[in-house]
Amino acid sequence: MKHFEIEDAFIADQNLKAKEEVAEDYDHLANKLQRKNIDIENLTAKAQGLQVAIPSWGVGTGGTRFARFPLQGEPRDVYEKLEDCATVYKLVRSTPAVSLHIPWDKPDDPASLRRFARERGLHFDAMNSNTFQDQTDQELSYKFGSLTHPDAAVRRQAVEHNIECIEIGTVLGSKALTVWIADGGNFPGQLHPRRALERYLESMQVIYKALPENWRVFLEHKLYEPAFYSTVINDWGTSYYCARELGSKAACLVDLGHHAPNVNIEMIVARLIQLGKLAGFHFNDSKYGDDDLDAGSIKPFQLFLVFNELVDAELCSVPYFDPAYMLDQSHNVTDPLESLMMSAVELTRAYVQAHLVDRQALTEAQEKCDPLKALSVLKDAFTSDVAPILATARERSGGAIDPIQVYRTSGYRKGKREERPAAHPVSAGIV
Ligand code: RM4
Ligand code: MN
Ligand code: MN
Repeated sequence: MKHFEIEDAFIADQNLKAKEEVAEDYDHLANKLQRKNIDIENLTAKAQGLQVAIPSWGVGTGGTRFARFPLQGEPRDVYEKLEDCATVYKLVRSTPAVSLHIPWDKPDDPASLRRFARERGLHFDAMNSNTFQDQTDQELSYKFGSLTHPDAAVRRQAVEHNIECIEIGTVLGSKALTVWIADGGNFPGQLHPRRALERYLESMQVIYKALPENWRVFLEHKLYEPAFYSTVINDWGTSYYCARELGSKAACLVDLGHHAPNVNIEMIVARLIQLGKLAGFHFNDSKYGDDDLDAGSIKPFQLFLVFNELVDAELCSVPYFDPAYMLDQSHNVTDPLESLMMSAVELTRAYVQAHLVDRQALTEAQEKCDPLKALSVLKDAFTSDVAPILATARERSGGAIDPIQVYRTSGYRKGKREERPAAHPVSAGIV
Protein backbone atom coordinates (compact mmCIF):
# COMPACT_ATOMS: atom_id res chain seq x y z
CA MET A 1 0.00 0.00 0.00
CA LYS A 2 1.39 3.35 -1.03
CA HIS A 3 1.74 5.74 1.90
CA PHE A 4 0.10 9.03 1.01
CA GLU A 5 1.64 12.31 2.07
CA ILE A 6 1.44 15.89 0.89
CA GLU A 7 4.94 16.69 -0.32
CA ASP A 8 6.61 20.06 0.27
CA ALA A 9 7.18 20.34 -3.47
CA PHE A 10 3.44 19.97 -4.07
CA ILE A 11 2.71 22.79 -1.61
CA ALA A 12 5.33 25.02 -3.23
CA ASP A 13 3.89 24.28 -6.65
CA GLN A 14 0.34 25.10 -5.54
CA ASN A 15 1.59 28.31 -3.92
CA LEU A 16 2.86 29.50 -7.31
CA LYS A 17 -0.74 30.02 -8.44
CA ALA A 18 -1.51 32.62 -5.80
CA LYS A 19 1.95 33.99 -5.06
CA GLU A 20 1.80 37.07 -7.25
CA GLU A 21 -1.61 38.16 -6.04
CA VAL A 22 -0.64 37.70 -2.41
CA ALA A 23 2.54 39.72 -2.95
CA GLU A 24 0.51 42.52 -4.51
CA ASP A 25 -2.02 42.55 -1.65
CA TYR A 26 0.79 42.37 0.90
CA ASP A 27 2.54 45.41 -0.59
CA HIS A 28 -0.70 47.34 -0.66
CA LEU A 29 -1.39 46.49 2.99
CA ALA A 30 2.21 47.35 3.89
CA ASN A 31 1.69 50.85 2.47
CA LYS A 32 -1.61 51.30 4.27
CA LEU A 33 -0.09 50.23 7.58
CA GLN A 34 2.95 52.40 7.00
CA ARG A 35 0.67 55.45 7.04
CA LYS A 36 -0.11 54.53 10.65
CA ASN A 37 3.56 53.84 11.35
CA ILE A 38 3.00 50.11 11.60
CA ASP A 39 5.69 47.86 10.16
CA ILE A 40 4.03 44.94 8.41
CA GLU A 41 7.13 42.80 8.81
CA ASN A 42 6.70 42.81 12.59
CA LEU A 43 3.16 41.58 12.22
CA THR A 44 4.18 38.84 9.82
CA ALA A 45 6.85 37.68 12.27
CA LYS A 46 4.21 37.68 15.03
CA ALA A 47 1.90 35.60 12.83
CA GLN A 48 4.72 33.12 12.23
CA GLY A 49 5.33 32.86 15.96
CA LEU A 50 1.85 31.93 17.20
CA GLN A 51 1.48 28.24 18.05
CA VAL A 52 -1.57 26.21 18.94
CA ALA A 53 -1.78 22.54 19.90
CA ILE A 54 -4.08 20.01 18.27
CA PRO A 55 -5.84 17.53 20.54
CA SER A 56 -5.38 13.92 19.48
CA TRP A 57 -9.16 13.49 19.51
CA GLY A 58 -9.65 16.43 17.13
CA VAL A 59 -8.51 14.62 13.99
CA GLY A 60 -11.28 12.03 14.24
CA THR A 61 -14.90 12.85 13.46
CA GLY A 62 -16.83 13.94 16.52
CA GLY A 63 -20.45 13.31 17.25
CA THR A 64 -23.37 14.03 19.49
CA ARG A 65 -25.16 11.74 21.89
CA PHE A 66 -27.49 10.96 18.99
CA ALA A 67 -25.08 9.89 16.31
CA ARG A 68 -21.65 10.02 14.84
CA PHE A 69 -21.08 10.03 11.12
CA PRO A 70 -17.55 8.75 10.64
CA LEU A 71 -15.53 9.84 7.69
CA GLN A 72 -13.74 7.35 5.49
CA GLY A 73 -10.01 7.39 5.91
CA GLU A 74 -10.15 8.41 9.56
CA PRO A 75 -7.06 7.67 11.64
CA ARG A 76 -7.37 4.32 13.45
CA ASP A 77 -4.67 4.67 16.05
CA VAL A 78 -2.47 7.25 17.69
CA TYR A 79 0.22 6.95 15.00
CA GLU A 80 -2.27 7.71 12.23
CA LYS A 81 -3.63 10.56 14.33
CA LEU A 82 -0.13 12.02 14.51
CA GLU A 83 0.18 11.69 10.75
CA ASP A 84 -2.96 13.77 10.35
CA CYS A 85 -1.68 16.33 12.87
CA ALA A 86 1.56 16.49 10.89
CA THR A 87 -0.43 17.16 7.72
CA VAL A 88 -2.26 20.06 9.33
CA TYR A 89 1.07 21.35 10.61
CA LYS A 90 2.67 21.09 7.18
CA LEU A 91 -0.02 23.22 5.61
CA VAL A 92 -0.64 25.89 8.26
CA ARG A 93 2.73 25.80 10.11
CA SER A 94 1.23 27.01 13.40
CA THR A 95 0.31 23.65 14.95
CA PRO A 96 3.53 21.82 15.93
CA ALA A 97 2.14 20.39 19.18
CA VAL A 98 -0.23 17.54 19.96
CA SER A 99 -2.19 17.12 23.17
CA LEU A 100 -2.93 13.49 24.07
CA HIS A 101 -5.96 12.11 25.82
CA ILE A 102 -5.27 9.12 28.03
CA PRO A 103 -6.50 6.39 27.69
CA TRP A 104 -8.05 7.21 24.29
CA ASP A 105 -4.58 7.56 22.82
CA LYS A 106 -2.45 5.79 25.33
CA PRO A 107 0.76 4.77 23.58
CA ASP A 108 2.13 1.24 24.10
CA ASP A 109 5.60 2.65 23.79
CA PRO A 110 5.72 6.39 24.62
CA ALA A 111 9.40 6.69 23.71
CA SER A 112 8.81 5.40 20.19
CA LEU A 113 5.74 7.65 19.82
CA ARG A 114 7.90 10.59 20.79
CA ARG A 115 10.42 9.65 18.09
CA PHE A 116 7.61 9.23 15.57
CA ALA A 117 6.34 12.71 16.45
CA ARG A 118 9.79 14.28 16.34
CA GLU A 119 10.43 12.88 12.86
CA ARG A 120 7.39 14.87 11.75
CA GLY A 121 8.44 18.06 13.52
CA LEU A 122 5.83 17.55 16.25
CA HIS A 123 6.07 17.61 20.03
CA PHE A 124 3.67 16.95 22.88
CA ASP A 125 1.71 19.59 24.70
CA ALA A 126 -0.41 19.09 27.85
CA MET A 127 -1.58 15.58 28.72
CA ASN A 128 -5.34 15.19 29.24
CA SER A 129 -6.61 12.71 31.81
CA ASN A 130 -9.97 11.02 31.49
CA THR A 131 -11.98 10.17 34.58
CA PHE A 132 -15.32 10.90 32.94
CA GLN A 133 -15.79 7.42 31.45
CA ASP A 134 -15.36 3.86 32.59
CA GLN A 135 -12.81 1.83 30.67
CA THR A 136 -13.30 -1.89 30.09
CA ASP A 137 -10.49 -2.99 32.39
CA GLN A 138 -11.39 -0.48 35.12
CA GLU A 139 -12.08 -1.70 38.62
CA LEU A 140 -14.30 1.04 40.06
CA SER A 141 -16.89 3.17 38.27
CA TYR A 142 -16.86 6.94 37.77
CA LYS A 143 -20.64 7.02 37.39
CA PHE A 144 -20.94 9.12 40.57
CA GLY A 145 -17.68 11.02 40.33
CA SER A 146 -13.94 10.60 40.26
CA LEU A 147 -11.64 12.95 42.19
CA THR A 148 -14.59 13.96 44.40
CA HIS A 149 -16.34 10.59 44.72
CA PRO A 150 -17.64 9.78 48.23
CA ASP A 151 -15.67 6.51 48.16
CA ALA A 152 -11.96 7.09 48.86
CA ALA A 153 -11.06 4.06 46.74
CA VAL A 154 -12.59 5.66 43.63
CA ARG A 155 -10.81 8.91 44.38
CA ARG A 156 -7.54 7.02 44.72
CA GLN A 157 -8.08 5.27 41.39
CA ALA A 158 -8.74 8.64 39.71
CA VAL A 159 -5.65 10.15 41.35
CA GLU A 160 -3.53 7.23 40.16
CA HIS A 161 -4.82 7.64 36.63
CA ASN A 162 -3.72 11.28 36.64
CA ILE A 163 -0.31 10.31 37.97
CA GLU A 164 -0.02 7.73 35.20
CA CYS A 165 -0.76 10.53 32.69
CA ILE A 166 2.12 12.52 34.16
CA GLU A 167 4.42 9.50 33.87
CA ILE A 168 3.53 8.87 30.24
CA GLY A 169 3.80 12.60 29.54
CA THR A 170 7.27 12.72 31.06
CA VAL A 171 8.51 10.16 28.53
CA LEU A 172 6.76 12.06 25.73
CA GLY A 173 8.38 15.36 26.68
CA SER A 174 5.14 16.99 27.79
CA LYS A 175 5.28 19.57 30.57
CA ALA A 176 1.68 19.90 31.71
CA LEU A 177 -1.37 17.98 32.81
CA THR A 178 -4.89 19.22 32.12
CA VAL A 179 -7.50 18.02 34.56
CA TRP A 180 -11.14 18.27 33.64
CA ILE A 181 -13.54 16.29 35.78
CA ALA A 182 -17.14 15.44 35.00
CA ASP A 183 -18.00 15.29 38.70
CA GLY A 184 -21.26 16.93 39.66
CA GLY A 185 -24.90 16.23 40.30
CA ASN A 186 -28.04 15.74 38.29
CA PHE A 187 -30.29 16.34 41.30
CA PRO A 188 -30.43 19.03 43.94
CA GLY A 189 -29.04 17.48 47.09
CA GLN A 190 -27.14 14.76 45.21
CA LEU A 191 -23.83 16.02 46.47
CA HIS A 192 -22.68 18.28 49.24
CA PRO A 193 -21.04 21.27 47.52
CA ARG A 194 -18.43 22.04 50.18
CA ARG A 195 -17.51 18.45 50.89
CA ALA A 196 -17.15 17.71 47.17
CA LEU A 197 -14.79 20.66 46.72
CA GLU A 198 -12.75 19.64 49.76
CA ARG A 199 -12.34 16.18 48.28
CA TYR A 200 -11.34 17.68 44.94
CA LEU A 201 -8.60 19.66 46.63
CA GLU A 202 -7.39 16.67 48.62
CA SER A 203 -7.19 14.58 45.46
CA MET A 204 -5.55 17.35 43.48
CA GLN A 205 -2.96 17.89 46.19
CA VAL A 206 -1.76 14.32 45.70
CA ILE A 207 -1.60 14.81 41.93
CA TYR A 208 0.16 18.14 42.40
CA LYS A 209 2.87 16.49 44.50
CA ALA A 210 3.54 14.05 41.68
CA LEU A 211 4.29 16.84 39.19
CA PRO A 212 7.92 16.97 38.08
CA GLU A 213 9.84 20.16 38.81
CA ASN A 214 9.20 21.88 35.47
CA TRP A 215 5.58 20.76 35.07
CA ARG A 216 2.34 22.67 35.45
CA VAL A 217 -1.20 21.54 36.07
CA PHE A 218 -4.13 23.18 34.27
CA LEU A 219 -7.52 23.16 35.99
CA GLU A 220 -10.40 23.22 33.52
CA HIS A 221 -13.76 24.46 34.78
CA LYS A 222 -17.13 23.79 33.20
CA LEU A 223 -20.52 25.00 34.36
CA TYR A 224 -22.61 22.01 33.34
CA GLU A 225 -22.55 18.71 31.46
CA PRO A 226 -22.41 15.76 31.76
CA ALA A 227 -23.82 16.60 35.20
CA PHE A 228 -26.77 18.85 34.39
CA TYR A 229 -27.66 20.33 37.78
CA SER A 230 -24.28 21.22 39.23
CA THR A 231 -20.60 20.63 38.65
CA VAL A 232 -17.84 20.68 41.24
CA ILE A 233 -15.44 22.92 39.31
CA ASN A 234 -18.14 25.05 37.81
CA ASP A 235 -16.54 28.41 37.14
CA TRP A 236 -13.32 30.39 36.99
CA GLY A 237 -13.67 31.60 40.59
CA THR A 238 -13.74 28.06 41.92
CA SER A 239 -10.92 27.15 39.58
CA TYR A 240 -8.88 30.16 40.72
CA TYR A 241 -9.41 29.33 44.37
CA CYS A 242 -8.21 25.77 43.78
CA ALA A 243 -5.21 26.87 41.72
CA ARG A 244 -4.18 29.20 44.56
CA GLU A 245 -4.62 26.55 47.18
CA LEU A 246 -2.53 24.10 45.18
CA GLY A 247 0.43 26.36 44.47
CA SER A 248 2.47 28.08 41.80
CA LYS A 249 2.41 25.16 39.35
CA ALA A 250 -1.39 25.23 39.15
CA ALA A 251 -3.33 27.62 36.95
CA CYS A 252 -6.73 27.95 35.30
CA LEU A 253 -7.57 26.81 31.80
CA VAL A 254 -10.33 28.57 29.90
CA ASP A 255 -12.34 26.44 27.48
CA LEU A 256 -14.43 28.99 25.60
CA GLY A 257 -17.44 26.66 25.48
CA HIS A 258 -17.57 26.08 29.22
CA HIS A 259 -19.54 29.18 30.15
CA ALA A 260 -23.17 30.16 30.09
CA PRO A 261 -24.26 31.94 26.89
CA ASN A 262 -23.31 35.63 26.84
CA VAL A 263 -20.80 35.39 29.68
CA ASN A 264 -18.08 37.97 29.15
CA ILE A 265 -15.15 35.59 28.65
CA GLU A 266 -12.62 38.28 27.81
CA MET A 267 -13.22 39.71 31.30
CA ILE A 268 -12.46 36.31 32.82
CA VAL A 269 -9.29 36.21 30.75
CA ALA A 270 -8.28 39.69 31.94
CA ARG A 271 -8.87 38.73 35.57
CA LEU A 272 -6.85 35.53 35.34
CA ILE A 273 -4.01 37.40 33.65
CA GLN A 274 -4.02 40.00 36.40
CA LEU A 275 -4.03 37.31 39.07
CA GLY A 276 -1.16 35.45 37.42
CA LYS A 277 -3.22 32.29 36.97
CA LEU A 278 -4.07 32.01 33.30
CA ALA A 279 -2.91 28.54 32.21
CA GLY A 280 -4.19 28.67 28.68
CA PHE A 281 -7.12 27.93 26.42
CA HIS A 282 -9.19 25.32 24.77
CA PHE A 283 -10.42 27.29 21.77
CA ASN A 284 -13.74 26.55 20.13
CA ASP A 285 -16.98 28.40 19.55
CA SER A 286 -20.54 27.93 20.68
CA LYS A 287 -24.07 29.19 20.31
CA TYR A 288 -25.88 27.41 23.12
CA GLY A 289 -23.48 25.54 25.36
CA ASP A 290 -20.36 23.42 25.07
CA ASP A 291 -21.07 23.05 21.37
CA ASP A 292 -17.43 22.55 20.41
CA LEU A 293 -17.94 24.38 17.13
CA ASP A 294 -14.97 25.71 15.18
CA ALA A 295 -13.09 28.64 16.70
CA GLY A 296 -14.26 31.96 15.33
CA SER A 297 -17.21 30.47 13.44
CA ILE A 298 -19.97 32.05 15.56
CA LYS A 299 -18.44 34.92 17.54
CA PRO A 300 -15.30 36.14 15.80
CA PHE A 301 -15.47 39.46 17.66
CA GLN A 302 -15.34 37.62 20.99
CA LEU A 303 -12.28 35.72 19.79
CA PHE A 304 -10.68 39.02 18.84
CA LEU A 305 -11.51 40.54 22.24
CA VAL A 306 -9.94 37.56 24.00
CA PHE A 307 -6.79 38.05 21.92
CA ASN A 308 -6.94 41.74 22.62
CA GLU A 309 -6.44 40.91 26.32
CA LEU A 310 -3.70 38.42 25.49
CA VAL A 311 -1.77 40.82 23.29
CA ASP A 312 -2.15 43.59 25.84
CA ALA A 313 -0.61 41.30 28.47
CA GLU A 314 2.14 40.27 26.05
CA LEU A 315 3.03 43.89 25.30
CA CYS A 316 2.99 44.80 29.00
CA SER A 317 5.13 41.73 29.89
CA VAL A 318 2.71 40.80 32.67
CA PRO A 319 4.39 38.43 35.16
CA TYR A 320 3.50 34.71 34.92
CA PHE A 321 1.90 35.27 31.54
CA ASP A 322 2.68 32.21 29.42
CA PRO A 323 -0.59 30.74 28.16
CA ALA A 324 -0.81 27.41 26.32
CA TYR A 325 -3.13 27.35 23.33
CA MET A 326 -5.09 24.35 22.13
CA LEU A 327 -8.09 23.74 19.91
CA ASP A 328 -10.82 21.67 21.58
CA GLN A 329 -13.53 21.14 18.98
CA SER A 330 -15.86 18.38 17.89
CA HIS A 331 -15.92 18.13 14.10
CA ASN A 332 -19.24 16.49 13.45
CA VAL A 333 -20.06 17.47 9.87
CA THR A 334 -16.75 18.58 8.37
CA ASP A 335 -13.47 16.94 7.49
CA PRO A 336 -11.67 17.41 10.84
CA LEU A 337 -8.41 18.37 9.16
CA GLU A 338 -10.11 21.16 7.26
CA SER A 339 -11.79 22.44 10.41
CA LEU A 340 -8.52 22.36 12.33
CA MET A 341 -6.71 24.26 9.59
CA MET A 342 -9.39 26.90 9.36
CA SER A 343 -9.55 27.28 13.15
CA ALA A 344 -5.79 27.58 13.45
CA VAL A 345 -5.88 30.32 10.83
CA GLU A 346 -8.70 32.09 12.71
CA LEU A 347 -6.58 32.20 15.87
CA THR A 348 -3.68 33.76 14.03
CA ARG A 349 -6.06 36.23 12.41
CA ALA A 350 -7.42 37.34 15.80
CA TYR A 351 -3.88 37.52 17.18
CA VAL A 352 -2.58 39.72 14.34
CA GLN A 353 -5.68 41.93 14.44
CA ALA A 354 -5.19 42.38 18.18
CA HIS A 355 -1.66 43.56 17.43
CA LEU A 356 -3.18 46.23 15.19
CA VAL A 357 -5.01 47.87 18.10
CA ASP A 358 -3.71 51.39 18.59
CA ARG A 359 -3.04 50.96 22.32
CA GLN A 360 -2.10 54.55 22.92
CA ALA A 361 -5.31 55.81 21.33
CA LEU A 362 -7.26 53.22 23.32
CA THR A 363 -5.72 54.32 26.60
CA GLU A 364 -6.40 57.95 25.75
CA ALA A 365 -10.03 57.20 24.97
CA GLN A 366 -10.32 55.33 28.25
CA GLU A 367 -8.74 58.12 30.25
CA LYS A 368 -10.88 60.75 28.54
CA CYS A 369 -14.05 58.71 29.12
CA ASP A 370 -14.78 58.42 25.41
CA PRO A 371 -16.47 55.03 24.93
CA LEU A 372 -17.29 55.53 21.27
CA LYS A 373 -13.68 56.31 20.42
CA ALA A 374 -12.51 53.31 22.47
CA LEU A 375 -14.82 50.98 20.59
CA SER A 376 -13.81 52.47 17.25
CA VAL A 377 -10.14 51.81 18.02
CA LEU A 378 -10.97 48.16 18.60
CA LYS A 379 -13.25 48.00 15.56
CA ASP A 380 -10.57 49.53 13.34
CA ALA A 381 -8.31 46.62 14.21
CA PHE A 382 -11.02 43.99 14.08
CA THR A 383 -12.26 45.04 10.64
CA SER A 384 -8.77 45.18 9.11
CA ASP A 385 -8.23 42.54 6.48
CA VAL A 386 -5.00 40.84 7.54
CA ALA A 387 -5.34 37.88 5.16
CA PRO A 388 -2.23 38.87 3.12
CA ILE A 389 -0.17 38.80 6.34
CA LEU A 390 -1.47 35.36 7.27
CA ALA A 391 -0.85 33.95 3.80
CA THR A 392 2.65 35.43 3.66
CA ALA A 393 3.49 34.14 7.13
CA ARG A 394 2.42 30.63 6.17
CA GLU A 395 4.30 30.69 2.93
CA ARG A 396 7.49 31.98 4.54
CA SER A 397 7.28 29.18 7.08
CA GLY A 398 6.98 26.61 4.31
CA GLY A 399 3.21 26.17 4.49
CA ALA A 400 0.39 26.73 2.05
CA ILE A 401 -0.96 30.07 0.93
CA ASP A 402 -4.40 28.45 0.79
CA PRO A 403 -4.22 25.39 3.09
CA ILE A 404 -7.70 24.03 2.44
CA GLN A 405 -7.43 24.35 -1.32
CA VAL A 406 -4.06 22.59 -1.29
CA TYR A 407 -5.43 19.88 1.00
CA ARG A 408 -8.43 19.27 -1.24
CA THR A 409 -6.39 19.31 -4.45
CA SER A 410 -3.88 16.86 -3.01
CA GLY A 411 -6.50 14.11 -2.65
CA TYR A 412 -5.32 13.40 0.90
CA ARG A 413 -8.64 12.09 2.17
CA LYS A 414 -9.06 9.77 -0.80
CA GLY A 415 -5.50 8.53 -0.34
CA LYS A 416 -6.19 7.79 3.32
CA ARG A 417 -9.49 6.11 2.48
CA GLU A 418 -7.57 3.50 0.55
CA GLU A 419 -4.76 3.33 3.07
CA ARG A 420 -6.99 3.10 6.16
CA PRO A 421 -9.98 0.84 5.58
CA ALA A 422 -12.71 1.76 8.10
CA ALA A 423 -12.36 0.14 11.48
CA HIS A 424 -15.19 1.92 13.26
CA PRO A 425 -18.59 0.51 14.10
CA VAL A 426 -21.42 3.06 13.95
CA SER A 427 -21.62 4.75 17.32
CA ALA A 428 -22.92 7.79 19.11
CA GLY A 429 -20.79 9.74 21.51
CA ILE A 430 -18.94 12.96 21.71
CA VAL A 431 -15.61 12.15 20.17
C1 RM4 B 1 -14.81 18.31 27.96
C2 RM4 B 1 -13.61 19.23 28.14
C3 RM4 B 1 -12.31 18.53 28.03
C4 RM4 B 1 -12.28 17.52 26.92
C5 RM4 B 1 -13.52 16.65 26.93
C6 RM4 B 1 -13.55 15.66 25.78
O1 RM4 B 1 -15.98 19.06 27.79
O2 RM4 B 1 -13.68 20.26 27.19
O3 RM4 B 1 -11.28 19.45 27.78
O4 RM4 B 1 -11.17 16.74 27.19
O5 RM4 B 1 -14.67 17.46 26.88
MN1 MN C 1 -11.82 21.45 26.88
MN1 MN D 1 -15.66 20.93 26.47
